[in-house]
Amino acid sequence: MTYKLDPNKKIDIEEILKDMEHYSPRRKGWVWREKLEGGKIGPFTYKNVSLPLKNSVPLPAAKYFNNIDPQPMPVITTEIASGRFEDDIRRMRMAAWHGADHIMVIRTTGQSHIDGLLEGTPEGVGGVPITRKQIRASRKACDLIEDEVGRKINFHSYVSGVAGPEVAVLFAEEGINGAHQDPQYNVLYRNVNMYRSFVDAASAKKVMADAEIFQIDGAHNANATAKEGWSVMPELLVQHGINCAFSVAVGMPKSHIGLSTVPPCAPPTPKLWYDLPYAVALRDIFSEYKFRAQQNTRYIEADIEEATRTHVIDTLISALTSADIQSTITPDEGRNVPWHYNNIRGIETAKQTLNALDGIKELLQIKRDGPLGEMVRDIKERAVCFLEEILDNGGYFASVEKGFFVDSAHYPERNGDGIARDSRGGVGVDTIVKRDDDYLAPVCSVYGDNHLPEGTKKACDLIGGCTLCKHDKIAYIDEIDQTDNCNIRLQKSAEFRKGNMIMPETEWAGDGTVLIQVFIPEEIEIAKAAALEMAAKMGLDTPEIVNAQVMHPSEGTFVEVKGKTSIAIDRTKIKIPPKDELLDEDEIKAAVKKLGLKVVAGTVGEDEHSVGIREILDIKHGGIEKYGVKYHYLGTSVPVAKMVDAAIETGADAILISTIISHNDVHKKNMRLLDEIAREKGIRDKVICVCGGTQVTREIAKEAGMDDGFGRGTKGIHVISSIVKMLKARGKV
Ligand code: Z98
Repeated sequence: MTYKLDPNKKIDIEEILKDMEHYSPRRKGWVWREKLEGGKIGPFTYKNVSLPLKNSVPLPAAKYFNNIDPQPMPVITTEIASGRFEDDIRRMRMAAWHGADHIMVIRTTGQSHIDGLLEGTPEGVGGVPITRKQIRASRKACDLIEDEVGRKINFHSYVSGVAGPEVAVLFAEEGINGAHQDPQYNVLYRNVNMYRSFVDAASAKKVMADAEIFQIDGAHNANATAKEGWSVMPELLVQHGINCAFSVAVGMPKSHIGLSTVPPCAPPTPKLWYDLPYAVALRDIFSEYKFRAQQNTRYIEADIEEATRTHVIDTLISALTSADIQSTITPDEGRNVPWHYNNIRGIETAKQTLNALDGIKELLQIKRDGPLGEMVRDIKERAVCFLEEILDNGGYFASVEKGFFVDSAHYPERNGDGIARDSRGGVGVDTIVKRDDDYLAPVCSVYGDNHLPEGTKKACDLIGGCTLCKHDKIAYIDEIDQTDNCNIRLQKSAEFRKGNMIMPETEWAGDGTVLIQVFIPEEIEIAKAAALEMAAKMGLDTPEIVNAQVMHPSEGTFVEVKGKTSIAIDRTKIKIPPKDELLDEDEIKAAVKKLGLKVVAGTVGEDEHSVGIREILDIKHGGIEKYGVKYHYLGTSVPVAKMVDAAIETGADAILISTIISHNDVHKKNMRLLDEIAREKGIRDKVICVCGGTQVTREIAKEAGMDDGFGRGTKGIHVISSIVKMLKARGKV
């Protein structure tokens, strides 16, 4: 493939879809991050940091630290479920730039029940239909993205359901790097016949093991499903144990077995008293295995920040118990299928938290000789008793029949609400066929006895190579459904991806989805109804409340409404204001020196926020003092008239006022007042008046009579460069 990504250009999906039948994966198997020896990044030394990216978007606060973007050691996962792989691909690229290197693509609803492979690129619901074309295109895109960011990306989906082994072969052929596989998942949550599920799992796991696909289990689903997730901790250990033992027995190396660990609790509970002993018990028992830590989706409500806060605490537990992969749930999962920017928020939460907690285990120790140690022992003992009871009961299958699993009581108690399955029922019952005594499969990666003719070196030599070894033997099917495929969708979205039209987007190119946030000073039911009406009047189609939070039962409610707009903007007609060119520092210094430039400064009105103006003045953070300006700082809440008097007394060239408070437009009033008083006192044409503050813009300031205005992110250089420019224009320099 000659096509390469250019960071300044959008990814070209049509380009990726070219010549798909000849694409073969350039590598197979899972990859971990590589440690940065010495851990030096900028002026900081990290204990546990991986190699930096070639291209990335650092955390917002990085601008204060020379834009460093340390990449923690754990792999970071993002889960994508848009339903259209062509849009997933663009999201993968954004995710990789923010630090994700494990891209999990959720499957369309119900794919577990389809007894075979799908082809083409139909649209999915809550995920994409996993097909050869979809994963091939996505893996091909991952190749390009990993070249762009300079780090390998693991692409992942699910090997579950009644087509598990077929999907495993497909994944092995197409270079998929990770997959969920746990026969218990099929039995408990998808009602696949229990014998069929385990027979399939043996085949699927063998194929995955040979292709070095990393496996994640499904134990966490029990605490997302049980009525009281925090009670089922002993069972979670049992489920992890069964899948680990079974996987090892069929030939999976421990290095490729990952436990899906999910903290069972969330605040307002005293979370650490449940989640920490659970994680520590797991780490003790499964020390030879990898951990994929995931946030508990069970508790995600509609408030994005609440989900994010819990995610941070979850990640603290991950750091304390050395999780190898930190999964991220999008914080909006409780209200939408994940949106582009919420995938990124989840990734940033993990990266930011892991950056902050770097080396935590060298600073803090898990205290075992106290309640924690006792709780850890208690969980382990209960898990062992659970296993013994399974044995006494006649084994795993008999226990599932009796509803041992996902019972919400704290074991050994039972509530009788577990998921019971009939061993003679379920999807795919009675479909297991005993192999003939001389069974022979002329392909690689076969589980069980394969009766190869004597002298055969490799099974597939018998047929001149199998599809796992010879990629060109794969029969590639492009599309089957002529009405539901990516070509049709891509044509429709072309003007938004490649043309000049710009449309807001959350999941799919041109979807027009927007979110509005309003505070309504009413009780919740009135507030919701009012917000919906307002959204409709703003022109949003199908407005829907996605979050309503009571600020006070009668004072008001915060409401978030999503809806669709049909407004599209023509890129060619957009006017971008010219960027301010800053004067050269030496030129500024020379002008300041020549004039002996003096200013007076202060916060005006009743405004005590002095940090911003001090940063503009003081030499410490590059304020105007650095350029030789003499300033006279009058302090906070200075009456405007006093500022003008001080300018007259000191012969100042400029008056710098600062105002953060903006309610009732007090910032604009103070600017106007400064202009008026300076005029009254006859100095307006001799003195430059500028104003700064978080709510101030150049336009607002000029409208209110100032010569210039400065908002967020302003530094001393911006202010002094502007003043010197104005003085030059007035012929003073
Ligand atoms: C996660 N966000 O784990 P279908 N197999 C296993 C699973 O855990 C899951 C599936 C298959 C969670 C997603 N897990 C929950 C072991 C799902 C899904 O196609 O939906 O049946 O498979 O990352």
